[in-house]
Amino acid sequence: MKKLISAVLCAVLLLSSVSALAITRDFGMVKINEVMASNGETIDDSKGKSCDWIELWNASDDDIDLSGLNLSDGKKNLAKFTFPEGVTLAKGAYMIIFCSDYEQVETLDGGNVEIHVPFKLSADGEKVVISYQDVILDIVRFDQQTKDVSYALKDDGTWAYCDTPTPGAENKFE
Ligand SMILES: [Ca+2]
Ligand SMILES: [Ca+2]
Repeated sequence: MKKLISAVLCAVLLLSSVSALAITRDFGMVKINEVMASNGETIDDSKGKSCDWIELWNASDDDIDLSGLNLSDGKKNLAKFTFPEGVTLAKGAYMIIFCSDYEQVETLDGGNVEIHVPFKLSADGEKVVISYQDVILDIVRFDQQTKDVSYALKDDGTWAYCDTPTPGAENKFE
């Protein structure tokens, strides 16, 4: 799984390093793609902790500057986390957000970025919400979750439990 982390983090480029490419702020194309509210052995963060995680997907053909985009686990406080300046999601790429109950945007050795947000996901069911300036752009509600089984977006736009979780990569159902 460590390789997978690298693959994910490589998708997150510092804004300065991609300044030659087209970068939009088309937040409508940032999709919640997969959620895991009970992570046992699926993936660790760089400190070896198995936090809950959210996977975002850039469904567009342009890199997206995420600064100003909000992420939360409910509608009451939409801005529990706001992406800072300098975090870009490459076109077609996937990004993992660790839900660790503390906020940290850390540039790791090699320039990759690891993001932790100040909330957790309840295995009894909760929501994940993306918003910008109080406008909800994407939301997923999930019910009770099983350890190491994710809740993932399918090609047809519906959501399903997935026992082959793919943090940082295209969703796969078997
Ligand atoms: Ca929560
Ligand atoms: Ca995935």
